[in-house]
Amino acid sequence: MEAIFGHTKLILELGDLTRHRAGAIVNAANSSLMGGGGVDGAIHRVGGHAILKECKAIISQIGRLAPGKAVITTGGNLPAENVIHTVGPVWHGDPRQAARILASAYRESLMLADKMAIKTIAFPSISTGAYGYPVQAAAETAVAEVKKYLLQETYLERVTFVLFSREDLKTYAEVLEKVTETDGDFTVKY
Ligand code: AR6
Repeated sequence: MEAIFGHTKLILELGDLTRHRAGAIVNAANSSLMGGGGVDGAIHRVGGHAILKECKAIISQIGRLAPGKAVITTGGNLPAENVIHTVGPVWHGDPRQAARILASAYRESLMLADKMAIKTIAFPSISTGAYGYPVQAAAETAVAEVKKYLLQETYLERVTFVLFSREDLKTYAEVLEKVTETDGDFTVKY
């Protein structure tokens, strides 16, 4: 499924982010940036040691990456040119605080891409794996934040959510459909 916000395409697809070709893919990392499981583990495994080396250099400067912030490394052996590492919220306690951090993780990643003149970026469903954020709520925040960002001035030409299961894809598609229906944006389905 695909929609257009401003002049930027927003695409939802099923797939493996480590196989995605783009100016940057976004890693759902943790504050240590030392790798982990899920999409983070896959990115480091496929991308190779160059990414970890750059992450270590960043951490030696900043200490840790706070939730909602984003940094960039090269893509190593990945088809993507760069990796933007961000940290989503762990789902516990305060849902509004979690939503604020999740929105920030998307926004900071998009801002960093723009700053680096990157034109195409792809996200996983941040926080909805090990961090336990309910997919429906995460999709609502993710789509709303990306939409809000794309309706401002941006160099981005394509933003893709690469979802890892059909169920997640369906949830994101329903959320995107609702957003485009209510706003009358141009939507294509395939
Ligand atoms: N491509 C696309 N999506 C994927 C892939 C992939 N190759 N692999 C997993 N997903 P998670 P989080 C999906 O747990 O919840 C790590 O250990 C997955 O199905 O990767 O933000 C980090 O080091 C889910 O839908 O990230 C952190 O400690 C989504 O990616 C912690 O997990 C996010 O799941 C971050 O947890």
